[in-house]
Amino acid sequence: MMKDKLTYNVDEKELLIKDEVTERLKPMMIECAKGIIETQKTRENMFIRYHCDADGISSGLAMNEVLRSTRPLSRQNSSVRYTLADAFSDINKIDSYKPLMIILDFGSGPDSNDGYQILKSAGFKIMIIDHHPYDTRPDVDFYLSPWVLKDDVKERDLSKYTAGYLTVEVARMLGLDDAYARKLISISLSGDKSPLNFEKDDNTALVFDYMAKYSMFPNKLNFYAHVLSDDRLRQSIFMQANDKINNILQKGINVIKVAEYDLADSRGNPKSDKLILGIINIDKVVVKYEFPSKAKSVGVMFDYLNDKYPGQPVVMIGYGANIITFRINSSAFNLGYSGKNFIKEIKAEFPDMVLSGGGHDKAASVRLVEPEYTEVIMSWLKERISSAKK
Ligand SMILES: [Mn+2]
Repeated sequence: MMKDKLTYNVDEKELLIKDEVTERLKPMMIECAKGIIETQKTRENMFIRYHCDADGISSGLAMNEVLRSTRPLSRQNSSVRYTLADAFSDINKIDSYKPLMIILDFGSGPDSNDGYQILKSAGFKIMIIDHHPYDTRPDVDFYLSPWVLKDDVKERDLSKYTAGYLTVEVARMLGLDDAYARKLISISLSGDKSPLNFEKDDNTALVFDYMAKYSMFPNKLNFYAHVLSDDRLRQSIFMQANDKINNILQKGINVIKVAEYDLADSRGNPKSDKLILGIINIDKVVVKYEFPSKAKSVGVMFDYLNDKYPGQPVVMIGYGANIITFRINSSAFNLGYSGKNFIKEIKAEFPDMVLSGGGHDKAASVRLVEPEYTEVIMSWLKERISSAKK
């Protein structure tokens, strides 16, 4: 499938998804592709760090495939931060003059800066391909993110250009074949529930999310690639994962609380649609360390509400000890509801209670310092949402 040397047909490659945003990102994709070729020319090591979900894994697979001949190191990241501990451990693994760290589907937040600083001091160049919104653009050598276009394009749902999609386009410029590229994009879009108009592969996305949860095995990317090519094994993993999802759904239906709120238009007249607010104590349904995770389980209940109230605006909040997770559908997002903004408000209102938090407009989580804070913030949130005039 791959040539020995990375190909240099970077500039003339047509994108698989073409619109205003992707065309404007193309020069940045080319920068990344060229950066990788330059690194390879000087025979420097490359290190792939990818996020632990279907989107991150598709990103990792795309990059690993085109870099195969350079024997890149790779590691799955268990959070959206590139920590100082990550930096120490990665620096230890590499003995080369100017290695390239490729961060996929995470690492846009300021909580990764300490790690980057140490990496740079150790001689690393850093490339980030991500679609998480940021406040301050990370100071790295290569940065590919749809959010750099925030003030220049009309599109507001920039997170829908997933890391998997962006990475695949860069990998195609380096010779990734189109059939594999399409496959990886479809998994990535499904995994992150992107509304981009393209094929989707919900089943494999679930398989990767499931496997990522039990990821103590070595050579992860090779094993993910193997599962992708082995229909029987993949099907069997899918059946198991799907059973666990259904199990959570059944438990969740017994525990979820659903409220409907009237919405008013800009003149204050009531609209026919109502806002659907789902709230669930996720600790009542999730088994610790088991699949699905808290965040994923909130996603399951969110899908359930979207099926039950088709076309209506839905805000789903899952809470547990130390965590509050948001899911917002497109109609609610268009009304101005945003998980990212909820978290901003929580941080501003309760600065001492928040450990970390962030995410997308339609999916975001916040971690709290003490379990008792959850209740305080939940009642504030309910008040905030029920009294909001949109
Ligand atoms: Mn992602």
